Amino acid sequence: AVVKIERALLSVFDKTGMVELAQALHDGGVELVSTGGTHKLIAGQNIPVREISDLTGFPEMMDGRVKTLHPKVHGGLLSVRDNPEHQGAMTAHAIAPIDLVVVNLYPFEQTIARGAGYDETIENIDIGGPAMIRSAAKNHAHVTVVVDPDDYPALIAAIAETGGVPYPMRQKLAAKAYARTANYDAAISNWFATTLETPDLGWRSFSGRLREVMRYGENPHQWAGFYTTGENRPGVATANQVQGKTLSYNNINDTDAAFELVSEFDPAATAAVAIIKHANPCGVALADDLLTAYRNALRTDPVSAFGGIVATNREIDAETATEIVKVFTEVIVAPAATAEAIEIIAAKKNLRLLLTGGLADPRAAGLTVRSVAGGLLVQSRDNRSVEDCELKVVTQRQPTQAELADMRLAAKVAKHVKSNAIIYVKDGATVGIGAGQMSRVDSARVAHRKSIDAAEAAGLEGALTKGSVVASDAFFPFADGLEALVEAGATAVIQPGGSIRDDEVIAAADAAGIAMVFTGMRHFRH
Ligand code: 93A
Repeated sequence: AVVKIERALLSVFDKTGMVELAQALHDGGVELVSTGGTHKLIAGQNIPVREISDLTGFPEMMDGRVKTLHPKVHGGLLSVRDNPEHQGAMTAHAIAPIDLVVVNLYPFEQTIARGAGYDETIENIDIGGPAMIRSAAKNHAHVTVVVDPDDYPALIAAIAETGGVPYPMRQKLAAKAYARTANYDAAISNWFATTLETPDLGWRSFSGRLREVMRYGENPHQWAGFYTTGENRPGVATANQVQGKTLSYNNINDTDAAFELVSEFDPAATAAVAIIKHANPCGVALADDLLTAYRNALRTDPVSAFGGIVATNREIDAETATEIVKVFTEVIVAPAATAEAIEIIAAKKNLRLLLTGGLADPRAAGLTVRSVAGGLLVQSRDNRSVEDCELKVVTQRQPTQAELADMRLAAKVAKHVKSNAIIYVKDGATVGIGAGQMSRVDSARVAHRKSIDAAEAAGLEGALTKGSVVASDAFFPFADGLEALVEAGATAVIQPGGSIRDDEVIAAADAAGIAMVFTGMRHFRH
């Protein structure tokens, strides 16, 4: 059933496409009614349009806080057209039907993104707009609601063809309208949760906006979509894809892990490179220059790096780009890249290049969300690191300065590795990473064994882990885990401590003559 559109209410903050729409509606014989700024724009183009105050009989008042909140508006939107009682009320109170509402809201999300103050933020909470959207959407059996300028062309086409909008389209537009108001209120709720002096995370809504439906999810038989939450900070969700194939679900997940990891390292102090596979690093290195950092990161596990994701904390230069493209790589993510580097990467058509314009803030507050059957698990981000810890040496042997620097790197990497995580580091680069094992001893051994292969690939004897330091994401429940590290050739260990058998573990370290440091901070990642 097409409902002929005779009267439209236009009230938009974002005026994109409004003149064209108003003209098309007017040409189609639709009466236009509009609020202050929108009215001014349309009337300025000599398109006939009524003022909202003319319809309500009330002036827009209180700085515009009350302009459309009136029974003549909401009655016109909500009345059921074939309900005699509703029709009686409309006649009795001289309410005219409104068949189309075009609204977009005060830019609350943009206002908080640019860091506006409290009062200005509050003023940007739109009340009348969402009210109209929700009224019109509820009554989509009779009324059309449009909240996005992208939908104007289809609206114009439908009206040109039939004089109205077909029901399935009205229904879809209503669904989109509620998604928009839900999203809007979630943004307000989230802002409150982070702005209150004593944040109460219990009162907080989540919402995302579907940016893209992906070809599939983690596996080809799974549906997947990429939702953005509107947080405007550097990261994978706000990155600019310069080239390459469309990002898959797994690409986005892995790229995010890579980028969050390199963001731990201040680019003014050091270049950092991380190579990621299946959300776990298979190589991380720091150096004075990016090229050396990349080479050293790659050395950890060159076999796994095939088809991996490379993240850097500095602008990619031509030399580093040349080296990266030698290995089959799925994604490169970086704050920036030189024109020359972009050109070098362009030779690999499929290789995705994402430029973020900056680094993620590892200290930023925020939430992580995952689903469980029938619910969501929500926690604050793990936004702390070894830098926040007072390190306590618990062994007879003190670590050297060089060992301490490597321990800090290992501890930061451990935070980004699936538990149980064991990270061997030597001279500013990982030399063995044990991830995702159910036993800590196995993580220690897996990394050691892999480092023997890596040494062979690099034309070296023995294991890369010889003479390295080690970080563990959590304490050692027994001495056997520590003994496995000693076997691999470790000289110093950094771990949270806190096991009831810490004494046994410390004794094993002393017996082996290695240094051990407690951080007091666990970094599980499941
Ligand atoms: O301050 S409001 O919440 N009170 C209202 O009654 C109202 N009606 C529409 N904001 C209201 N609007 C919003 O004004 C619309 O959602 C739109 O974003 C904006 C359009 O104002 P103008 O046409 O004056 O530019």
